[in-house]
Amino acid sequence: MHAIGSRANWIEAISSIARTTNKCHHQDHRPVSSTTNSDLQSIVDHFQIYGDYVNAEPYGNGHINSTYRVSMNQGGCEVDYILQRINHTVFKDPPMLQSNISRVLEHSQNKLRGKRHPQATRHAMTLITTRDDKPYYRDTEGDYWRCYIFVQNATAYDIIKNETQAFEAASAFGKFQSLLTDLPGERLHETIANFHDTPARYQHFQDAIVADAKGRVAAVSEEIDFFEKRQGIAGHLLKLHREGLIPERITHNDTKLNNVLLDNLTDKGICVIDLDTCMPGLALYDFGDLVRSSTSPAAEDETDLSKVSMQINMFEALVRGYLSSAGDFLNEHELANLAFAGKLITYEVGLRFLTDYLEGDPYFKTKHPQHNLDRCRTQMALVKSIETQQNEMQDIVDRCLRSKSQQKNKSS
Ligand code: ADP
Ligand code: GN1
Ligand code: MG
Repeated sequence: MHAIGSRANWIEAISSIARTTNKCHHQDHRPVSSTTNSDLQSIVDHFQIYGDYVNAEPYGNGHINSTYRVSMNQGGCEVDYILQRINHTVFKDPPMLQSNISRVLEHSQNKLRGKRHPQATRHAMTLITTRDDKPYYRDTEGDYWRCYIFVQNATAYDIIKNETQAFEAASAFGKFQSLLTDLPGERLHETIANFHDTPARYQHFQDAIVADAKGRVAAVSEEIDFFEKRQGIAGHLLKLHREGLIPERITHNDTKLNNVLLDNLTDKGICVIDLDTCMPGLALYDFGDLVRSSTSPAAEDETDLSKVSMQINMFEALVRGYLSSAGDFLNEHELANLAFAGKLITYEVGLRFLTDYLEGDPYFKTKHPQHNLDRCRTQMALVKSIETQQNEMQDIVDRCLRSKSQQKNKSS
């Protein structure tokens, strides 16, 4: 956000990620399988985890960190943990990042415990500290590790299955924002400066075109045109923020569907995860990323673009879910831009995938050379699908807001 760091700082931060990742062997694109079980066992020994080490396996589909599920035998019972190597080419200051996460989780768990929630450790993650009581461990290679209790019987879905999941995911992220409205203490650190500054992302994209580091520009002129034609939308939310119409809040900033765990039996929203970018931001980018990641029946890297679409029933479920938990604190300008936010962040993430492709994939983990381009194309298809349904989406928001205010009037 503009209030936070200058555009120049942000561009320098992002360019430096690209520089380090292009040159340096220490970039975090090592396959998760390259870390052996005995390496992992010795990392685990540094955390306050007790019992006998059973095994560790790569886990989940995140694009950034290296995640493992670790099993320990504790008195005859197997207990699991999540162990993560923090990608420190993306997150430059892991101790600062971990200090944010510790504060956010302590606050969330205190609130749950205050209400005597019977499963506080299933509804907010629990960070396991090291034997010397730090929220991370730094190994001899300079890598940073963290460990959480594994939340059982819940799933991080890559593709939305039904409207209940959409409602629950949106409601869980709204509740997460709501829990943090009274986080005590100083402002959270910005773990990646100006993360959702879409105009700065656009500038970075233009720089990547000029540099054409991998000679990929010529073959993607259609994709480049797509983003250039729509440049006008990039600054809309930041402009409203600069004008004082939409406020800075503590937001998650990476609210894609697979960053919330839903209960395996009921699909209830259980636990918001992936807190690396939890920092000051705009609530609308969080809602927007739900639209981006939870309305299409296709995977983010689907190559059959005819499968990509913004399903309006899923959008309605997201609006209802989000309003059920965040509706009371959002202001009129935020509410008025719910329908727009999905288009903006889908544009932004598509732009980021294309930029990464042009630069030779230094940022997102990829499985093959076209991967970022495939991902970019699904985002383009989704933006187009949203564009054809913008009026319907706005009608749904208006209808949901009317019914919420009628309910409020009835109960008062
Ligand atoms: P990344 O930043 O790389 O996206 P995440 O923090 O999202 O990493 O973790 C990757 C995946 O690991 C998640 O999508 C989820 O499947 C799983 N995961 C993360 N934390 C937990 C947890 N505490 N309990 C169970 N599964 C988890
Ligand atoms: C990354 O970490 P993960 O996989 O949950 C990225 C998001 C993108 C998303 C696209 C820190 O999320 O910003 O929207 O990929 N996270 C970071 O799938 O850059
Ligand atoms: Mg994730």
